[in-house]
Amino acid sequence: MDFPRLADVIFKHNSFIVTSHIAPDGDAVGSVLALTTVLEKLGKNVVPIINDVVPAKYNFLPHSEKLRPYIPEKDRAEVMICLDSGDVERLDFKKDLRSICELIVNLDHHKSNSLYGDINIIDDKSSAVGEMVYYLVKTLNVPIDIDIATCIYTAIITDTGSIKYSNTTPSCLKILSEMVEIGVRPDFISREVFEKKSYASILLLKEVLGTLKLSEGGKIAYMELTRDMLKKVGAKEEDADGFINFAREIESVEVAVLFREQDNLKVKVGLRSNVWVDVSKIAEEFGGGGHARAAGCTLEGPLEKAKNVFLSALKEYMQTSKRDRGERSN
Ligand SMILES: [Mn+2]
Repeated sequence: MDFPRLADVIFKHNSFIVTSHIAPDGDAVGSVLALTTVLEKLGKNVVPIINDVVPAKYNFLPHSEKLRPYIPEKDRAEVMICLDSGDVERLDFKKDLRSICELIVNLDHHKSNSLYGDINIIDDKSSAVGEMVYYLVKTLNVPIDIDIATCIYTAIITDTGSIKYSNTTPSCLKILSEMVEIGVRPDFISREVFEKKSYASILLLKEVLGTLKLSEGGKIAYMELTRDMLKKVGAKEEDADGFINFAREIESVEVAVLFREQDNLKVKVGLRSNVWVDVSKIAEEFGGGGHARAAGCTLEGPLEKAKNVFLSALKEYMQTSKRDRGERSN
């Protein structure tokens, strides 16, 4: 990875926007805050921007109060560093990034990345962008303090599902270990990121689990989240984070799907797989993307139509990839 070149860019410039994708997760927020703190330590002007609501559970991250959406009349920088975002749309600046900055750096681990930067550093072997930020910080030779360590640790445990997913590697375990040596408390972060839930979130879980269905002999499990459910229990969409895993955990299941009805008659589709289905491929068929085991896309509503369209495409895709897999192993 070309971190020496990126380090040169960082040393040579003074003003930066550090940003990440909408519907931000722990990797997005943690990576943005870690890199922001590092750049500030180097004496740079840095504005950390996320163009969406940041879930309150990330408020414990050091300097999270600095995060804000883009302000058109105010924000300009020499360099914009985009983290964990496979395409420009997911950054949601609603204008050409060129009118905001001179140089775009695209640092990401999604293999579906559209290479929208002037400098593109993409590594789909990295567990999280937080891991890439770690190696960048090492290249920059900035000492990692507890604030930076907390952010990097959170980024990695989020994207590895608390070191449970197949993207867990010796490299990310070494980094986590170093962060714990610096003073990060795994129990504290685990409670903040994975456990603490609002009461409304648990009520919402009841509603969503009530829609659980199996298909294809139990290989597919799918559920839905409607606007009415959110209203009924007074929950926010972010309260459904992680629900899809209940479907994925069923023993027979290979692919779990969560259909989330949006305000604008669109339907977001979250996807997880366990062993052999590359869900990023099926997400790409619908203009989305992601990773082999976790991906997503958006379909036109209404919900019933989106479900039918998507599930029949998924079934067909699974039959085809099963054939391919059989051919490869023969
Ligand atoms: Mn990520």
